[in-house]
Amino acid sequence: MTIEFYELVAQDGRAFSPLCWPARLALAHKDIHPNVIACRFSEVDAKIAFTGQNVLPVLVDGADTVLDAWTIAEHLDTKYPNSGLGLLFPTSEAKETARRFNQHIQANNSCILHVIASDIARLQSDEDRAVFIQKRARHWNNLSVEEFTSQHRSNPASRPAINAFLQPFRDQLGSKKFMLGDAPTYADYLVASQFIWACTVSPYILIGEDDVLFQWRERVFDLFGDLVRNNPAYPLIPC
Ligand SMILES: N[C@@H](CCC(=O)N[C@@H](CS)C(=O)NCC(=O)O)C(=O)O
Repeated sequence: MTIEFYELVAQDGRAFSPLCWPARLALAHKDIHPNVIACRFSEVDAKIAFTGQNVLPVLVDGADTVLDAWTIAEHLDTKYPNSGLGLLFPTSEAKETARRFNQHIQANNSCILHVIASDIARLQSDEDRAVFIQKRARHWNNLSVEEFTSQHRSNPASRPAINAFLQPFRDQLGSKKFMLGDAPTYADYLVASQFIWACTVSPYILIGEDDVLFQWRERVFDLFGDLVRNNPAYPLIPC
């Protein structure tokens, strides 16, 4: 049975979406190697028109078309509970932690977009860049994406905002190997995807080597052979 995964990529094929990566890592957790269908910004609408909506990721698993990264993770746990590393949500605590992270990320990760937006734009073809800028016009405050990013990078409030955004993840990790203990779960993939997003496109440094998240991030990037490190953007920009 064919499993197809539609994900967002830049002009050179690098996968950078913080919403596609959790699903990609969730598939790897299940030892599922999908047929990946790369979509650039200007291709998204046409390539996934069959889904009746216009955002990625999309998973087509036999007769099931699954939308939304979180729903994809739930689908994988229901359909493939014992595959690969087992459940993505092995306990109710793991699911609640992941849900809390997911809500926090969706509500607050624009603090990262603010400092990397011009880098995302720079990696797109002219056509893709126009779609990126137009679809996210509500963010830019009538500035060019370069002016917008430059203002945020020089704003003294940006660094504390990013630190505050990352704090719940540090608190949850503590001295554990992964967010919920000795093995990775979906909560790890959600957070790691925030870093993959930034590191794949931008030299903006999010954390230092002394940050508790630093070694954890290396640990997640080491999972699944070279899935993260095989991304065309690798070696990821230190972030
Ligand atoms: N609720 C969806 C949101 C997905 C979403 O917003 N995806 C963005 C990528 S980061 C997208 O597909 N954008 C396409 C576009 O802007 O053309 C999920 O969590 O999977």
